[in-house]
Amino acid sequence: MLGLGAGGLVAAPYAQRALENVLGSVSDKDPTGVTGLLPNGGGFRYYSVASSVPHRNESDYRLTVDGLVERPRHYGLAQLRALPQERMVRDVQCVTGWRVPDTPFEGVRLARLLDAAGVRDEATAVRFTCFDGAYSESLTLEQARRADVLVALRMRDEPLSHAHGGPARLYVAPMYFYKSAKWLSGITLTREVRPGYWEKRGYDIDAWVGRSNGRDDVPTAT
Ligand SMILES: Nc1nc2c(c(=O)[nH]1)N[C@H]1C(S)=C(S)[C@@H](COP(=O)(O)O)O[C@H]1N2
Ligand SMILES: [Mo]
Repeated sequence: MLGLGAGGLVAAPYAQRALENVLGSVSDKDPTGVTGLLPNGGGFRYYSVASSVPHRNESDYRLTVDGLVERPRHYGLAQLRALPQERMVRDVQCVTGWRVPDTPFEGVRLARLLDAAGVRDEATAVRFTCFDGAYSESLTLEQARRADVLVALRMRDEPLSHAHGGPARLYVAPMYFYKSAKWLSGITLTREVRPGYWEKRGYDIDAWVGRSNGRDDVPTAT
């Protein structure tokens, strides 16, 4: 049932129709999979490797920080919003080629959540899991501590929509967009990098824009 597209969505045809129904008229198809491009989507394609994703809101969204930490934490949306928010405007680059210029993201620095949990010495990497039940991602601890890596609550100066991974997604500014895991629910400190969903399917683990995956795109961050 799952095929392998280049960073795209792959699912059964019924899932494609369901997605199109949700997103409205679809004006483009990604050659690598089943995607929807909204007429007013600003150039974004909506990707999900899961055929349906539950909605989480104020009352039932939880983000867990656990693994090799001194103090495992659970955050609700209000708690995340109460922390200092960073806003960044960078281009978004998908490894399949599409790019969206100057896209604002806003949220909590991942480094802040790591510090609050107290990362233990044995940890060298971070694993990210999602409430779609399917996707995962990874970063080294050094990458995860960068100032341009956020748990984003807002995109394009609006609350993150469900289609874009709301209510919270990872945002890794300097890397291809597959790193920016949508519907983020878990942050786990690990002894070693555990390759994420697309990384197990051949994409580079260190996904720097312009310096990985055999591509030479202009970097999205320095
Ligand atoms: N949970 C989850 N996160 C995901 C994906 C996914 O399928 N599931 N796709 C990734 C890929 S390949 C891209 S290009 C972006 C797409 O984000 P968008 O749907 O907001 O455009 O999300 C990334 N994060
Ligand atoms: Mo992608």
